[in-house]
Amino acid sequence: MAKADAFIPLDFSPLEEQAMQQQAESFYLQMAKRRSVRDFSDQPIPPSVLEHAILAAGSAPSGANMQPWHFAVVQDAAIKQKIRQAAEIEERELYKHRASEEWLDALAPLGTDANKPFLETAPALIAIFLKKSTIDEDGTKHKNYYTSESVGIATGMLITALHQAGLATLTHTPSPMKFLSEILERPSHERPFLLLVVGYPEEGALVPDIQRLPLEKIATFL
Ligand code: IYR
Repeated sequence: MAKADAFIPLDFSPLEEQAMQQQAESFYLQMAKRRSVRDFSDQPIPPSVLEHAILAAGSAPSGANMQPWHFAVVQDAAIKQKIRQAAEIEERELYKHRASEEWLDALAPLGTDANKPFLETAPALIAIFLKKSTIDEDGTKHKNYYTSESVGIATGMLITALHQAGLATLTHTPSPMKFLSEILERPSHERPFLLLVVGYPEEGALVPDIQRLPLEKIATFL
């Protein structure tokens, strides 16, 4: 049982109804402009932006507050090159052998292939790791809960934070991603969850002409 003295007052500022409506709409309009980008420029990211975006992601709710995530930020050209080489090996397998016809058909509108130059061009790659367990300072290993849900939420918050800070991202999931643990020297109780490519879009970058589903297709109000 949590002790009462382990509780503190909630820091919560209610908004006026009109401000709520305005914020909700303007945030939606800003988020609607987020697109997955595959053509990145090599323009560097200003200091502290990635750090604050990761702190925002780290504020995500998590099972029993275990915070079962690790963010490995790669800006080093040699490490990016290693990641690109390893990812392209897996992607070539995927496009040549592993993916079904149905999968390849679903990917066709995105115009993707096994070439991933953005893994080297973009200024930063953030490899997100999911921690099935955590090893405390004193060496005790404890189990984490609802890890996929927790890391999925934190990743969504990271993408949102980077978008509102004026950066473009690509959620990249080469499969299998074991090579990320090796290249980034992460321990075996962490598994690679997703690779986020971060930077500025190349000038004149194009994105596929695809649409989001309307509200009535994604929600029911009961
Ligand atoms: N990982 C591959 C294939 C791919 C799969 C899905 I599902 C996508 O939404 C996009 C791509 C690639 O990155 O090309």
